[in-house]
Amino acid sequence: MVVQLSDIETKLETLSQEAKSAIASVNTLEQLEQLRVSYLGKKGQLSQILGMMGKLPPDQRPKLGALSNAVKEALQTGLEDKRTALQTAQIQAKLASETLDVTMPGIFRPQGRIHPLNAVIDRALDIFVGLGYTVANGPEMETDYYNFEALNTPPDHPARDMQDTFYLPGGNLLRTQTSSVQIRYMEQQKPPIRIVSPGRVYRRDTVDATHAAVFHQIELLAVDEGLTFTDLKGTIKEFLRQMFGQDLPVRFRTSYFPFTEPSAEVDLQWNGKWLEVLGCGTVDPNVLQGVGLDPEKYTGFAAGFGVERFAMVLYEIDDIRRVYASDLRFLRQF
Ligand code: 2U9
Repeated sequence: MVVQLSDIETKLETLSQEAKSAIASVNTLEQLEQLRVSYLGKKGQLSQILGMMGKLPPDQRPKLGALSNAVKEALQTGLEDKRTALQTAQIQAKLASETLDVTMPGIFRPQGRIHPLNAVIDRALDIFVGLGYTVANGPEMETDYYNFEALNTPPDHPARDMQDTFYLPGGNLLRTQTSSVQIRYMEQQKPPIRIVSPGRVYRRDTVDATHAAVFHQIELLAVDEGLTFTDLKGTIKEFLRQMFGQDLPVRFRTSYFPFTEPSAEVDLQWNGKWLEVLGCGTVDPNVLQGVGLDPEKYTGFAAGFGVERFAMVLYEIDDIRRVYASDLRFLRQF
C-alpha cells in the first residue's frame, strides 16, 4: 500500500490539534498522565503515525522526521506547562484551605468547676495522703454489725437513738458513719494502719440550714504499737493548719463517742469565734478486740468530721441546702 506524505502530515496536524484541546481540558494530574501515555507512549498515537514512515519513499522521510519531532516537542511542552499549572493550582488550593485566620474570634467553651464539697474532700485527702494515710472506701448500704456493733454500739446503746437510722427492708441500713469502712479494712489488713475514709452518710435528721439527711464525712484511723493521744493531737493540729492555711488556736474538749475512749471534740478559733470542727479519740479497746487485734499490743486513734460543715466554714456558705440545690448562680462562685 502506498502512503502519501501529505496523508501523514494531515494526521500529525490533526493529532497536534486534538492533543492541544485535550490538554487544555484536563483538570487533574492523573488525567494529564493518561493523555501523555495516549499520545507519546510507546504504543501511543504518535508512534502509530511514525510507524507509517517506513512505507514512504526514502527521500520523503527526513521531512516527515522533522515534522514529527516538532509535533512531539510541542506536545511535550504543552504537557509540561499544563503539569506545572495543575501543580501550582494544587498547592494554592492546599494553602488556601490550611490558612489560619488568627484574628477570628475564639470558640467559647463553658468551663466546669469543682463542686465545693469535692474541693473540701480533695484538699483534705491531699493533706492526709501527705501525712502518710491511704484512702479507703466501702459500701453505703451496711449491716447492723459494721455500722454499730463492731463500733462498740450494742443494740440497747443510747447512741442508736442519737443517730436515727434509715433501715432498709431485709435488715440492712444506710451507713450513718464511714467508720464501717475502717472496720472492714482492719479485718483485712494488719497494723500499722493509717487510713482515711471519705464518703456519703445518711441520718434521719430534720433538714434545716445546718442539717441534711445525706451528708459527707471524712474519718481517719491510725492503729499501731505505741500510739498515744498526743499523736492524735499533733495529727489534727497539722491537718487543721494545712486545711485553713494558717495556725489558728485549737482546743480539745472532753466528749463521748461509743467507739473512742477517751473522746474529744475539737474547736477552732475562726473569725474571732470558737467553732466545733471535728470529733476524735483513742479507739476503744473493745473495737480493736472485735477485729481480732490485741489491745494490750496495739493502740489507735480516730477522728471524724463533716465535709459540709467544713465547706460552710471555709466558703462562708450560710445554708447547707444550697450545696445540694444545683443552682448554677451559687456554684459558679467557686
Ligand atoms: C474506728 C474507730 C473509731 C471516728 C470518729 C468522730 C469521733 C466524730 C462526727 C463528726 C461530725 C461525725 O460528721 S459528723 O457527724 N465524728 O466526732 N468520729 S471519732 O472514730 C472511729 C472510726 C473508726 C474503727
